[in-house]
Amino acid sequence: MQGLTRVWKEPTGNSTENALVSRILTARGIISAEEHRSFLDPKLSTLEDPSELPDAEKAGAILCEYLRAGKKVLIYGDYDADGITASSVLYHVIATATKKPGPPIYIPNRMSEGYGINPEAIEQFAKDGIDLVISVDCGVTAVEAAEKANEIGLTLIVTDHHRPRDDGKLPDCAALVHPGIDEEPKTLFAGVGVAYQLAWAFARTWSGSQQVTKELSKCLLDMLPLVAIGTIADMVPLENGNRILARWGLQLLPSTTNAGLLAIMKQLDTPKMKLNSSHISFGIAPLLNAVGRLAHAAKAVDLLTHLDGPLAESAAKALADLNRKRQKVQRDIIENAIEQIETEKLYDNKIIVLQNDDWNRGVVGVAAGKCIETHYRPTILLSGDGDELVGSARSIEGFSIFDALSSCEDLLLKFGGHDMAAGLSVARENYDAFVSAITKYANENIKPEQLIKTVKPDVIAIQKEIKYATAVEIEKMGPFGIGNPSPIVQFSKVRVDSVSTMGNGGAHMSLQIGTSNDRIRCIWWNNGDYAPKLIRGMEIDVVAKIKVNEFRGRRTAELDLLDIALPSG
Ligand SMILES: [Mn+2]
Repeated sequence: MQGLTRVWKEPTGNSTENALVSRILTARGIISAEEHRSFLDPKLSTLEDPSELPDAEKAGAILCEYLRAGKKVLIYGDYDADGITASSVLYHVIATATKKPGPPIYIPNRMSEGYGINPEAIEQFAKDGIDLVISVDCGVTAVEAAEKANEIGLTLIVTDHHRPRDDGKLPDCAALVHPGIDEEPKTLFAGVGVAYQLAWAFARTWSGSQQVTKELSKCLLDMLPLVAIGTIADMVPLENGNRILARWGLQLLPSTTNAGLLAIMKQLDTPKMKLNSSHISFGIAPLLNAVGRLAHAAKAVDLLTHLDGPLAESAAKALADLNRKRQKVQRDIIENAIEQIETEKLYDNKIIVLQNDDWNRGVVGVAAGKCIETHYRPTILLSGDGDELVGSARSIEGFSIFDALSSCEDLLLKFGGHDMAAGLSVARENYDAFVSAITKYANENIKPEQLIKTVKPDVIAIQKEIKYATAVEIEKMGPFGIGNPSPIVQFSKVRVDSVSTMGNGGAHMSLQIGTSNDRIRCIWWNNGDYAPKLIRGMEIDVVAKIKVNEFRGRRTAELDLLDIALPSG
């Protein structure tokens, strides 16, 4: 079916029997009534035990032994929101156990050191008298750093969730805590989820019992908001253990006592009640990610681990300022790129590749993702650095950017990533050859229909089902994100009662469907231009998300439209 802006695929569920939420769950393969109950109300007690995560208990025991012996421990983190929260979680649990400030945390500089554990840093730690290094959210590829550690007698524990090296070599270290090494894991934890499981295993060994001490148990509970932030920020599938951690962390976030987190939420005006995953993915996570891109992530780690009072307030303000700067830099890149796409008619090709020495390489990835929203073509944006161009690629559904880059491997210096997103570097002298090679590959491998945006509704429904109670039930399916998208519902032949536009220059469409005594409000963001196509009394089909709207204390169900199909003929 053809809508005004997308092609509609057949809904997965096409019956209107049973309650709407149970139809959606069934359409998503969650079948039995018992499965429905436990999905809508995931219990913290059903989180998998750390004994199920390879090496978690072993790592917890080593950490315990070193701390008890008074040896020097260091946490080695990563500079994104996942790495920042993972470092902070481990810090707090160790601090609570030892009743002392937690261990030092080392975060590499994104620009000068890059991702992962570098052997030079390991050498420096040994000189500084560190006995044990625990990595979080990085290290599975650090084969050389592990060799260096062994050579100089430093103990290394790696906790990570990234893909091991293609040659299959793993770091030779005291323990390697990683959910995906041996077999298909139950939960694809983020770095922070892995750190949390290790922290839990450590707390048990420290307590000398499966039942951890009261202080540690409270601390582990207090860490859940940080775990939710890293998990949602890192875009791991919100299934199984990740769903439990994200759900509980979001629930506990408004009542957090972490001074840094409170200061960040104050800067962002995060509401005190009813938080959902978008408050993290569009608020807290970009703020934490910005600091590593434009300054140094250690600022965020300090804030989340030990700053308090006015120091926390001013540090949070500094992060919020950096975030605003990042937003501005990103907007400028996007504007600049889109202008170039339009003037040079780059959309005539099936892939868009652009390069500009002035672009900040820390934000080109996010900008590439935003460019896709306007032209819906795989997009590669590169910034310049001497003889080397460095950048990011983002793709559309059904086209593997990783395969595309692999096809021109001999023209690249480095590349890595997956189907939807990748990073790459190319020698300046090879740039033109690379652009023609990847353009040729894309033009040959992308079918025209892949360049049309589609929408796949979960189920069909009737207008009578759009009720406040239904909207509340749907909210219980959250947190939404990767692996658990917000449900999409298709409604056929609904009557247009009134239509208008709202926002700056009539940017958005506001629509009422139904009849005067049974009307539902619908909003179609950024599509005010289509308002003149709708006439009162017309019967249209819509695909939408059902949302709770709160206005002056009154809560109603409302639709966020994704597309409209006009009556045919
Ligand atoms: Mn991560």
